[in-house]
Amino acid sequence: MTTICPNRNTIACFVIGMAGSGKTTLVQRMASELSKREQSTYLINLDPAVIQIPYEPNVDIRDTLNYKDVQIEFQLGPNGAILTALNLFATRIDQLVELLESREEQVDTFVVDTPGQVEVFTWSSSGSIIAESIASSFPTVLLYVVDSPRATKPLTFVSNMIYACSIMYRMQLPLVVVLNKKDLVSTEFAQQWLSDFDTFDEAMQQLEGDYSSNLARSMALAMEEFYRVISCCSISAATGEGMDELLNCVKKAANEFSSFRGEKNHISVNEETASLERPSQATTSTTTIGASSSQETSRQRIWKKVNQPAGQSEPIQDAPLPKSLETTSLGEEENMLEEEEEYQALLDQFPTRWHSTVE
Ligand SMILES: Nc1nc2c(ncn2[C@@H]2O[C@H](COP(=O)(O)OP(=O)(O)O)[C@@H](O)[C@H]2O)c(=O)[nH]1
Ligand SMILES: [Mg+2]
Repeated sequence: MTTICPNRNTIACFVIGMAGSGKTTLVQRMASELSKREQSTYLINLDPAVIQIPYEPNVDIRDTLNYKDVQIEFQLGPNGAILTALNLFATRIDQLVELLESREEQVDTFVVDTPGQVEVFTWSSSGSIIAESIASSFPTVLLYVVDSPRATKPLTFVSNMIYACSIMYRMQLPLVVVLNKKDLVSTEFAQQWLSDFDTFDEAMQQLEGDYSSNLARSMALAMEEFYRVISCCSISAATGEGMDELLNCVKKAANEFSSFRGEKNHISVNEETASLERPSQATTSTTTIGASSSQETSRQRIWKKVNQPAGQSEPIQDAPLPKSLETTSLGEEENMLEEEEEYQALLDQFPTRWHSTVE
């Protein structure tokens, strides 16, 4: 899906994260903090199952779709009904985009609240369609909210980051990791884990159970590239602490939006092509952790680190590269075609049955 975003000043923020991480509280906090700075917000609630929200949404999916009706009509469980409601809403996304465009002059930031079912953004089409449509008109940023008190264990933390990573690459939008609930727990541990693999490794070594710690270690290493392109900030949505930093991160990410999108394909193709060239034995046999050879690709470096025994910080021998890292996957265009077909299939499935009453 090719997108050209005109140079618009209004930013769109998608607030995404696990249930209970504080997304809704953050949407409310952003509205009040931006209002203090004399900036106007336009709030969109995309959670069809929420009962009460502490802010007045300008657009509410619940006005368009009754989640209970969807559940009964399609004989679904609660999660299935939420996903289906979002799919149905996505078929009317053009109306929402038109509406947002008509509000552009009066609004500084569109803030989108989403359900805790992150699969809406990880594999279901609706998240992509909604975010992609809005991003085709406005610079768009993803705020991935982390429930910090629940992410203090390395395994929980890294699985949260895997979700964030897969959302960012699927949406191809800049992402800010928001470590929330700073008032309940110090978020220093997460800041350190994100910036320095060794501190994460130390935490992993304290864990019992070889399989899970090795798995988390491998995953954290594979995530290093992701950590480099995201920004991160610690806040308390409840008290408002850290909001200055968050708003700065959002502004910066929105400025990076065009280059992030434009260069994304270019970078991934180059990286994949480079990974075909295996480093020579002479170079790799003296490679030190943390001081990588310029001939190595990041993926090869990570693979070697994963193969290194825990705690080792000396030079290591070249580890054999698995086949999967030796082959390229230049299937971007195919994926785009598939996405368009998926979108069309979705539209065909629900032709005119649901009439949006957006606004
Ligand atoms: N102490 C504290 N509680 C918070 C914070 N942010 C959210 N909460 C609480 O966490 C719970 C879930 O928040 P909510 O915004 O509904 O999460 P959502 O499911 O991600 O939308 C609520 O009880 C909030 O009051 C925070 O920064 N600090
Ligand atoms: Mg919520």
